[in-house]
Amino acid sequence: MSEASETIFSKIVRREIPADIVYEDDLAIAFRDINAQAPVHILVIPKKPIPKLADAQPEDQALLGHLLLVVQRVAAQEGLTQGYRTVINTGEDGGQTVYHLHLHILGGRFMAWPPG
Ligand code: DGP
Repeated sequence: MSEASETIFSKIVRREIPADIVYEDDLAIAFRDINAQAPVHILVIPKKPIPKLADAQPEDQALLGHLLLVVQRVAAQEGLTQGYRTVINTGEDGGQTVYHLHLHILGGRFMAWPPG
């Protein structure tokens, strides 16, 4: 998959393609993963198209922290009181397929360890 910064997630941010959006603020948006791997599977993304975690810069520090607080908020909104897993796939070995930074929230079932 290419690392062009314009991805399908930018189109979701701009409402050019539909998504089941569960949260939005000035900096971030969260929507249900189209290929859910758990009863709850949501992606939290920055509106700024950072391709992958390895590309984030020191000036993104506050944004990265904000994304974690959005994860916390969305998980609470989804009723994930038993816990949840947060995953950031980075690059080829990380299994990343969409090159717009995103945090997976997986919940609603027990998450095995180690992951595949
Ligand atoms: P990753 O492997 O970490 O890059 O995960 C990308 C995720 O994005 C994958 O779980 C499927 C999801 N996805 C890909 N295209 C779309 C889409 O058009 N809409 C939604 N809602 N999710 C998508």
